[in-house]
Amino acid sequence: MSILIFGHKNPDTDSVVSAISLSFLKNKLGYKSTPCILGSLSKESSFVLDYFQLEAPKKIEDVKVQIQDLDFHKTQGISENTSILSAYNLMDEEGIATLAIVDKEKELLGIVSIKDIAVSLISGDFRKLETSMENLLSDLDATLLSQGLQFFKGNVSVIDDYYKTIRGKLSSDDIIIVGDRYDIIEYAIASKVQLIVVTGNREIPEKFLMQAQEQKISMISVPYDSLYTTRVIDQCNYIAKIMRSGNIVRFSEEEYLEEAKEIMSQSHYRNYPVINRDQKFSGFVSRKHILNPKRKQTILVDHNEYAQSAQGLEESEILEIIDHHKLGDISTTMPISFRNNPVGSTATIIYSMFRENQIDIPAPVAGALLSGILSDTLSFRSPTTTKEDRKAVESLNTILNYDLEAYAMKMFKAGTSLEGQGIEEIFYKDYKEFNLDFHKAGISQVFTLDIDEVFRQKKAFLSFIHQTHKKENHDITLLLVTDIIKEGSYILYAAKKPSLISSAFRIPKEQGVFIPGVVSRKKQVIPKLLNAIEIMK
Ligand SMILES: [Mn+2]
Repeated sequence: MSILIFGHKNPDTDSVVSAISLSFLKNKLGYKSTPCILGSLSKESSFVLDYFQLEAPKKIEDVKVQIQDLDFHKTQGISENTSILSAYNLMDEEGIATLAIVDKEKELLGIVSIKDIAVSLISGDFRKLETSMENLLSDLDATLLSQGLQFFKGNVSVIDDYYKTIRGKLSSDDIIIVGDRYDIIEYAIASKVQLIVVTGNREIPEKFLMQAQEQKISMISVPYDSLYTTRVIDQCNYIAKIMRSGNIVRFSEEEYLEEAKEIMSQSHYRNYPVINRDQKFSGFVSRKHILNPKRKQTILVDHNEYAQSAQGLEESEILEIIDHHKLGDISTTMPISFRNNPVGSTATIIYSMFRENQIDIPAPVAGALLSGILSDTLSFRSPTTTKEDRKAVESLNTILNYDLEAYAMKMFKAGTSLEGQGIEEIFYKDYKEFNLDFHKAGISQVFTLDIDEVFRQKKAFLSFIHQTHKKENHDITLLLVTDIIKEGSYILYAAKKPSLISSAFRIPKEQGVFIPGVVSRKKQVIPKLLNAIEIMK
């Protein structure tokens, strides 16, 4: 089973590239791992993966134990035309008590257990036979004497009467078992029975064989006497005749163990068929398989808290955690490798792991790691930036030789692009209403580096803001366009008293002015507005 490596929910670039590059490293070190993602790729992460032509991590919802994680009995089904006897022999050889009957597409038609076979042989209708020539030849060790029908469905009888007694009693519904009684054989041929089974490997005169062939009547010779033949011929019936096909309790491979256990506890079967993703039969699961379930193996990167992690994490076997956040609440029953360094990004730690293990970093992985570091440290602007982050980027860039600032800007721009979004959509992305000392205010904040895109539509934005302002009867309606790299916001607004805005932020009474240092609506914009309102009273 492959180890699942993933970052936190609402994945950011550091989470994504850490999962990808750590998986690469682990696989180089001889493990089998798969990079995963909880949720969707952000615009920024998509940009990075496209840029370095890296495959997106596998999307997973949870890491709960599923039927597919269990060591259940993988087996193929048998065709519905298999005989009961060969089904039984197969069970005997494989030491199993249940078989699945499948169609040509391997879809489940029914199941049959040893018990079903026993019941059918004791209380089934042994006078009826439905089977193929192929089954009869193999199950009765028979020799073909005359070829007529290939498939039979009729009434079986052993003819031990005087020939005159059966006059008028044989028809094309009949399958007869008979010894070397030529008068009966001749009469059976004339009556166009479906099949004549000659017991004891008796020699049949050429004349009757010719007659049978002419009339296209099937005739076989078996080495057994009538008693044995009669017993075995019942077991030549198609297995489909006795299989159970309705109300079969079955599990899909994706089914959670927890739910399967519940269902098993409410039913009494020994074996439950398992169906794969393509609706094909894949094997049987029984109670013994769920006693010691194989758990999914996981490695967490860029987080160490249950709330940020995959659902069912406690059902998985956590092998390792690599993170740069404060300690969270995850606990394990076994000692694990836990690496938590106070650096700017998880990618920085993973870079060190490549070095420690002396594994070469190919250019796309170097690009991914570098992007993770630049993203988490806002290209070294964040106060969380450390010397290690800078050193890692410097070293990674010897592989890539990029203009780092230009690349970071491209990445941030792609990540905060507003392309394809309408004015209303952008305005209401992160919009909140406030009551500021009896002043009704609506404040929208959008983070982007695509300032040009906003300013190209400045008129349209302003007219939307004015409309909203009027419609909602606001005192103040603001749109803050925040540039995290320049660390400030551009402001577009409508206000009953425009001087309130210019005095609050100490800016000229124009639209689209940049206010340096103002990035937080809660901690900066609201207090400044309140302050101005107070002064202007
Ligand atoms: Mn991070």
